[in-house]
Amino acid sequence: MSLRPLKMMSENNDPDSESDVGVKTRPETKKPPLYKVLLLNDDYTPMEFVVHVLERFFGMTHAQAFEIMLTVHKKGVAVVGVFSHEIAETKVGQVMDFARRHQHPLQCTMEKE
Ligand code: TYC
Repeated sequence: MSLRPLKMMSENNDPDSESDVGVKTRPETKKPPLYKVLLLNDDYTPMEFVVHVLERFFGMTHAQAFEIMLTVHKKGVAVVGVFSHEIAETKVGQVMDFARRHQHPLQCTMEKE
């Protein structure tokens, strides 16, 4: 991953410098991996229930939620959000739990972006 060798501290000839201690010559660019949360279509979960799920767990307005619900209904699947691994896992768990408690077969999954 290293693009060029890092300068050795012994190569620093500036007497006033602090020998590079704590001095970053390159910005760190470690981005955490992101995960798409997907909602899947089925033939039984009521449309209003899906709209409610999207409002409740994904902070969508009613209009946004209705639009995404229709996309899933027509296309079979849609990305409903992109999150860190921990947040994505929590969202999937919340949706699956809520659907099960209401005895709907709604499926929600996550995949690495
Ligand atoms: N296809 C369902 C119906 O006709 C509605 C639905 C939409 C179900 C989106 C799941 O993720 C879903 N009642």
